[in-house]
Amino acid sequence: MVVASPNPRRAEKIQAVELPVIDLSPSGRSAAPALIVEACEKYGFFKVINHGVPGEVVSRMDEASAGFFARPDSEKRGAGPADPFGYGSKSIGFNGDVGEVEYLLLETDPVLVSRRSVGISDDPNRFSAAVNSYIEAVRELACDILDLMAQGLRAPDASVFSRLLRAVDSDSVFRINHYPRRSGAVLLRGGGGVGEEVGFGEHSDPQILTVLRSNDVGGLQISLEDGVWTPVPPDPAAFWVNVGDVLQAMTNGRFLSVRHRALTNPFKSRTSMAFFGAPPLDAWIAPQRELLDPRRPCIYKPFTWAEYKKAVYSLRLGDTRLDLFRAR
Ligand code: GA4
Repeated sequence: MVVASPNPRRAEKIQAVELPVIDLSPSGRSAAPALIVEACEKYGFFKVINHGVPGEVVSRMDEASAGFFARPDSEKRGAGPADPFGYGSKSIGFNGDVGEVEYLLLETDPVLVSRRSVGISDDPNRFSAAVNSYIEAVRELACDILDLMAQGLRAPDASVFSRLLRAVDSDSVFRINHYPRRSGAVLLRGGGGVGEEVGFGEHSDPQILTVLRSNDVGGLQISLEDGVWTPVPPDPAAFWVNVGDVLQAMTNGRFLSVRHRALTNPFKSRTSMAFFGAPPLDAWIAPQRELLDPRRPCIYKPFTWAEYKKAVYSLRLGDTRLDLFRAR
């Protein structure tokens, strides 16, 4: 199906693909390392089921986020502007990117979450307890997945990736997005009849690994080639995982930092929450020597996460920042 593009000059194709599913239950685990590596090489994206995150942790988080977004605009604005942390509406980052989305961007340090919750909720203790236990659980899941990846790659250091997320000064962040239902005049006029608008434009995530969950409303799409979009079916019981730029650099381009975007739904509002697992600011990011294929020289120069983050925030959402760090 060809639909009009948010960039009206570029025609787009929607292509359904069966995306990889990784089962983390005791019976599925032995196959997981190889399957995760395959998924990261092919798509940089996969779904995780039987993940072990307790249902009540998820439902308390859903309740906290629904409670916040249901507040009057004037009260939500009190938790903003996003600098980058706090409440933001329509404006994404600092360089003019916009989308049909409102969000909360939060630090992952529990003390900072507690402090920030005062401006977010009338019951800040309840809100921060929900957020902090959710973050703790998804960080654990992210580390579990990173260890399976290291195992699948036969890395001599079994916690080469997860160590960066477990560090006390890890720069991980947590985002809750709310896409109000909206019919998109732009796309409707284009003849696709889809009625969607761009909620969060095309980009890759800068960090190591993103662990994402949404309500039962679709809208997320990944791009496997330029202009071709694969819809990601919603599944509130599962988590979707995507490879970030740093993991692409650490695997010397073997894993793909997947480009993705979120469209709004004309009939239902969509909520998604993403944990972005990041290294500490002073961590050096370089391809792991043991993972290098002698026939494939280093693609990227080593950089610190602080340097990379500076580049991220100086560019637009859709820019390919890793290109700035190419070895030649
Ligand atoms: C995309 C991934 C995460 O949501 C995020 C975003 C960040 C922000 O909203 O502040 C950025 C975006 C994200 C990449 C480019 C820059 C920075 C907005 C933007 C235009 C929190 C992140 O780390 O990078």
